[in-house]
Amino acid sequence: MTPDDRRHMAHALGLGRRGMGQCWPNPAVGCVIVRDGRVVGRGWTQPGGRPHAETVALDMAGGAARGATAYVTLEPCAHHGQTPPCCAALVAAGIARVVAPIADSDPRVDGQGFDHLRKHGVEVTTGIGAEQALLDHAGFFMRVSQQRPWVTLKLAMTLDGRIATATGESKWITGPTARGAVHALRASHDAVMVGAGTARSDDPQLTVRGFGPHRQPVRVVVSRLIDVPLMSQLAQSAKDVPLWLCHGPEARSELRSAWEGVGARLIPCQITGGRIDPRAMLRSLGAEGLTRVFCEGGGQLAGSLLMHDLVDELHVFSAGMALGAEGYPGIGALGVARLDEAPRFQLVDVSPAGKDIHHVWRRSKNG
Ligand code: AOF
Ligand code: ZN
Repeated sequence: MTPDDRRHMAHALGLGRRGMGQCWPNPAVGCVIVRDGRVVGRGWTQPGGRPHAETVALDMAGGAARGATAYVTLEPCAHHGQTPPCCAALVAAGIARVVAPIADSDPRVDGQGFDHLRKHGVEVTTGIGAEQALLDHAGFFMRVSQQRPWVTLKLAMTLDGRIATATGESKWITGPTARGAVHALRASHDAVMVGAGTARSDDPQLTVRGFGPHRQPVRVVVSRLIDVPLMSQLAQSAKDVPLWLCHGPEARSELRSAWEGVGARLIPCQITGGRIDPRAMLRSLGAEGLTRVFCEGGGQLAGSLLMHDLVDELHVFSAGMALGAEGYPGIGALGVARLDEAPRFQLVDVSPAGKDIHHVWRRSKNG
């Protein structure tokens, strides 16, 4: 392992992240091919998940790949899909060494990519950049191990955790810089999710704006009865940008057909305690291929996800404003009676976002 290895792996990890939110159900992998200290090929998983990163980088490198080192952010695949496996493509191109941080837990790969490479005389180095790679591929791994996507929850709130006044006024609590950061977060997720209350009160578009041409995240609305107006911006744009409705069995059939008519996709969900069961709902979204879901509220959905320990990362934007106890809380009831029942998170990052503060928290490893 050399300092160059770390540098090239950091480069590959950065390239891989370009595919985040774009290539589900596949992981967003990056690849850099280096020969005699010079980068001769670069690639990342393409929109929709194909071609894979290695294919793109090998195509760019051409004959220069012979004897070169390939830095890949995940074990190269070993299965025959629409194209031959990447491990075979790397061998065929004459790659001498593969540096990859971690194995691919997809049962079709799971060490067989590394085995194939070693068997064909390719030197394999693992471990470099593993911490970052585990994080970047966390959604993909979570879907493989728990059949659900990684969940990021966004809360844009006042200092005292409110998201609207008692009369429902909510625009705007945080400033334009924070809103820009939210668009960047949307862009790095496969789907953006809100509850019916937010869909009704804000009439949001939930699209990524300001990033040029972009594969839009799926918009997911969680609504037991599908009680969102058909005149909403979400309904009106459902033919252009995917809109999925997670609903309960009691949603009226006329409503279901009307929403299908405007282009929405219906995801029937199980009800527990009178509400959509969030764990079962996420499993259904995982089954549809989503690996990273960005939840933007409202309070009830945020509370339900937190209560069921389904929030993996929290992005809180706090504004220098207070609305008091009569304001509408960003997190609904959690049923917490004792401190040791409260969901806890570890601080990952704090930064200013214009006049607001952006703080990032991740699920506490100690539970
Ligand atoms: C790689 N490089 O860039 C990606 C990989 O459905 P397929 O045939 O496209 O294969 C998807 C699987 O390939 C996916 O589940 C994961 O194991 C791996 N993804 N592998 O070598 C890549 N995206
Ligand atoms: Zn592959």
